[in-house]
Amino acid sequence: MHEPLFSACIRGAGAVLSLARTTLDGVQARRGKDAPLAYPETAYELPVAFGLTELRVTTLSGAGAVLDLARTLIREGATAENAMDAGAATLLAADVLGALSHENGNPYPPPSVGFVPDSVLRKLGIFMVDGSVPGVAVVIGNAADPAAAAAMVRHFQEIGLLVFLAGEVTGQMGAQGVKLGEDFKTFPLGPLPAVIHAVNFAVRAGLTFGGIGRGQAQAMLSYLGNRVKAFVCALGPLDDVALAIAAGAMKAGLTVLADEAVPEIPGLLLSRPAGEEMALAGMEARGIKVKWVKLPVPIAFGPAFEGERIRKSDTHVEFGGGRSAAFELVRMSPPEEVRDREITVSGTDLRGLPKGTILPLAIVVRVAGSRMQKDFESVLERRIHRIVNYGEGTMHVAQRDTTWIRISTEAVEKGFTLSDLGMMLYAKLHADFENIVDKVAVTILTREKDVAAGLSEARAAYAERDARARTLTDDAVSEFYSCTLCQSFAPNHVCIVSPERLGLCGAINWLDGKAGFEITPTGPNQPVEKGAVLDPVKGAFGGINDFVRQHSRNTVREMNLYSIMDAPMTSCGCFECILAIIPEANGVMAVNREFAGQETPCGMGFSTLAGSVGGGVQTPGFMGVGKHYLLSRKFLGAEGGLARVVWMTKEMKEQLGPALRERAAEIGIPDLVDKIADETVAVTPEQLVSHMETVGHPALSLPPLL
Ligand code: SF4
Ligand code: NI
Ligand code: CU1
Repeated sequence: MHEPLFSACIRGAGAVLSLARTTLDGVQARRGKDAPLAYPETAYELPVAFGLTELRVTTLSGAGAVLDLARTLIREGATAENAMDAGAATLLAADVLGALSHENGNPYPPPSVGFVPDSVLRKLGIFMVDGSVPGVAVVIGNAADPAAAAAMVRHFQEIGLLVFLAGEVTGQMGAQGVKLGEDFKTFPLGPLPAVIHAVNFAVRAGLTFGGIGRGQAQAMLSYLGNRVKAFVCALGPLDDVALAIAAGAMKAGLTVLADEAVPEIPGLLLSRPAGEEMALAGMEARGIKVKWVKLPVPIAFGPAFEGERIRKSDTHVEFGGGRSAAFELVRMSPPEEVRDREITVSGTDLRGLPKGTILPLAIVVRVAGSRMQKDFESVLERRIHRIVNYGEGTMHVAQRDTTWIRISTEAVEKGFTLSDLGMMLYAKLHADFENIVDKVAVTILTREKDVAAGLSEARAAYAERDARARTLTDDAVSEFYSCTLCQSFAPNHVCIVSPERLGLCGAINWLDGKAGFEITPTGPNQPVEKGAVLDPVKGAFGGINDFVRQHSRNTVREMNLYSIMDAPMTSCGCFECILAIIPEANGVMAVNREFAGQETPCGMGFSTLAGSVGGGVQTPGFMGVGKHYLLSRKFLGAEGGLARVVWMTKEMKEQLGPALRERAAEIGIPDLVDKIADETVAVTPEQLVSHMETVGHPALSLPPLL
């Protein structure tokens, strides 16, 4: 009974292939066969060909070779195997078409985004491993009932799935008021063929995080099948081409759910009505677990809204951010002093306030729990940022007494109040820190005098905490923490997180590791005894080496915590910035993930560099790190520390701010930041060296790196 389906897939593959061939011929006639062909901002050429074949595609004739290969995968005979191979051929051909269409950047009108660059993939990597993005939903086609489809997509957003849209459904979701774009982790790709950008995104996840090299087709297919928790929702009638694409998805082990009648293939092709039933079936088939409970608040709440920005014109009420006094504080209290679920709002609430109101604000969260520790106050307090941002229509910036919160008019119109804000904090702190907190109570104050009174208590608490943090150094503690969260993507990668070196994603510091261990004692954060100090300058420790060796499955024999040249830490892929040596300058450059330029003194931009750092392997001379590691006293101790930094993007200098100057002053080179070149000063090694000679950069007199 599947024969007609298989034949349709094979016909569809043929159609996509001939379209790709004709299009390629046309472009070749215009530009010549040696003209370059590439997607914008990726280190992986045409990713599908990169991941599944050994062909190197940099020119139009290279793309021709991909189509030749795809042709051999299309065979007559309506069997399952032939249909799946035709699916693979479709993906190869569609990626060629996709790249051809990006000759002048994104070919589609906004909001469609076309190809999603590597930098976005990397940014999302950390969310995929920490569970806030539990999976990926690809929604394609033309919804018969756009409202039902919109409800389904909103549900995906609330539970945090990454969503890709292609086909008419893209416009339908926009018209239904579904929020789209990177900020909402929902990518409107374009018309149906643009679905290939969801595929090449998934393939790049394997190349970026999975340590899979060029042409390792079997490894790639099993990565897609086992680690990328994705499913496809196909809405409306499926023509041959849509079926051929679906066959490609199935070849990669993904589940396809159609809302039309299709002959089912267990685990791979299912027929379900669009909406809740389809969503549940997709998540079940891919093993996506969501422990999300719906909160009793009138706005949507979930990771999809984390990146949402609220503009001034959409703001109804605003707190802090220099406009009024505001602070937030988490305090550990004795159990008898905390009444669980007590949410107190004292002072003006939001209802009935005129647009543009500015109010003072105090958020005080009291927690109690048998495994709670005073040190965890800051860990929970930092989480307030994320929780408030999870609300649709609530935005949070900064922290402590610099906090800045905006509430949108849309949210206030839906009836959102400050007790709802308290409920969000109560429920999510409980969920995220289960095992640590048994009771959570939230007090929110908006009276000037109450806030002023609380502020002095809060500042005393911050000062006490900072004093304690200064005593937490790598030398002072006997245990570091591991983080192996990223092993779900990079199976051999281990981060060692010490008080003076945070995880390379920038999201996990030593206290987070400690709290993570308390929350899930068998989880990704384990205490690691430093053991014998083998070399204090390089950061070589017996206990760390043993742990890393074992947990990297013997692929990393030893690892020095403070060196980039000698057995450096591995990188998974979600690093905030990359350090790379510039031999000519006897120094190291630092480039952040957001930097889009291609010109740096090492000859590579971020995405190209990132392509060669990652996958859980050691690459001496190159290393992904968290930005704040640059401010650490243990930064590259083996190579001379901060004085080794010869080039840094302007943006990074700004992000690190005054702390970078303070650190430079601490090592006795107060004007170091001005001596470090950036992209406005030097983009070649020659320019860099001549700048260094002019300003007298200290790296020139450090021992040779190589
Ligand atoms: Fe991944 Fe390392 Fe961050 Fe853990 S600390 S989430 S392993 S990058
Ligand atoms: Ni059958
Ligand atoms: Cu990572």
